[in-house]
Amino acid sequence: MPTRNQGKSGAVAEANKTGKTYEGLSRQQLIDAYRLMYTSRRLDDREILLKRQQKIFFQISGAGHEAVLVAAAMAMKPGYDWFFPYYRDRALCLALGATPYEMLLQGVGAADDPSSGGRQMPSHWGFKRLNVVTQSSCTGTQVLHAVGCAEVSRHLIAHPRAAEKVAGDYREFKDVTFYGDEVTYVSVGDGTTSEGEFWEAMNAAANLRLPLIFLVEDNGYAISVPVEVNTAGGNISRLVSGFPNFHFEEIDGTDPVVSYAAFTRAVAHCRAGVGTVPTSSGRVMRRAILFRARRCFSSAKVFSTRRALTSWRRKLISNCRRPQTGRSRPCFRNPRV
Ligand SMILES: Cc1ncc(C[n+]2csc(CCOP(=O)(O)OP(=O)(O)O)c2C)c(N)n1
Ligand SMILES: [Mg+2]
Repeated sequence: MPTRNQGKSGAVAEANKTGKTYEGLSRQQLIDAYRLMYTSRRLDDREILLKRQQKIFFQISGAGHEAVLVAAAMAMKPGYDWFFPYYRDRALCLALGATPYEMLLQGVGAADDPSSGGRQMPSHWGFKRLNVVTQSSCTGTQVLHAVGCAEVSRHLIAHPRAAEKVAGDYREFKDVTFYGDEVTYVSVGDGTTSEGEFWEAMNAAANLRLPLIFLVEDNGYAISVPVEVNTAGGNISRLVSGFPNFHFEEIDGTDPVVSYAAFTRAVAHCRAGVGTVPTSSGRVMRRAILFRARRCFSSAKVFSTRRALTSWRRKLISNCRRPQTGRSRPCFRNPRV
């Protein structure tokens, strides 16, 4: 499996040798990106199988989200930049350098799981060496943590004495180094943008002009609630576009090359210095793939009896009726759970 990509400068150097590039990515890097996406999908498939065998008890699939996440990782630096992912970001973590073995350790809740020693639920990513910060199961909490990280990274560089520890100081800085031009990444789903934390974070990031990239992975649903029902106007990009000091892009997150180009611009914009706040928002999944993901975002308990399973299926179908036609959305018409 390819581990860490070469970043943009590596891509440019390699492209100079081979000629053709794809938004700065060489042919080899495209193959590496595909392999990472494929590895992510295969891990999801394998975990789904393990869940059916009752060897793991929860599975959250990142199917359909892989392209934009691999691209994001390729444009950023693990162990230097900071990452506040959410549960669908398996491909991001793989592309940053997490291994399938580490992910499976978390899947089974092993004591050797590097994310939390088996204390967190699966897909709650945390890798200290990569600066991937573990997150709460409450959706959206990570955005304010990311704001704090982006703020402190610049603050401590500007005010080095603030980081000094004096006797009685309760703070613990555990081997954390800031360099002054690091970028913070945070991701959320479309449904999570309806939460207060998201808007607090947007406001703070705009006000403070923080070097923070928001990625909204819009897969069209928050569990069974369609984005048109959850988000006013059905498109978060339109709602956030009025915030000052932001660089916005709405991209097709299933296209790794387009996603890489957008992330490269966003990262460059951030690294250029304080006063830049890029935001990237992409619709990431196609309907066909969406269903696979949804089916797997559930605990083993839900699947443990046929009754629970069928009632859950009914709930999905009725929640997804279109108000005007009364028809279900195609991907939920006949869910095979
Ligand atoms: C604060 C909070 N409310 C509700 C939930 C239950 N919950 C888990 S995932 C989810 C849907 C999130 O949808 P979205 O943000 O679109 O992300 P997706 O799963 O579609 O990628 C909900 C409501 C939760 N974990 N935390
Ligand atoms: Mg969603």
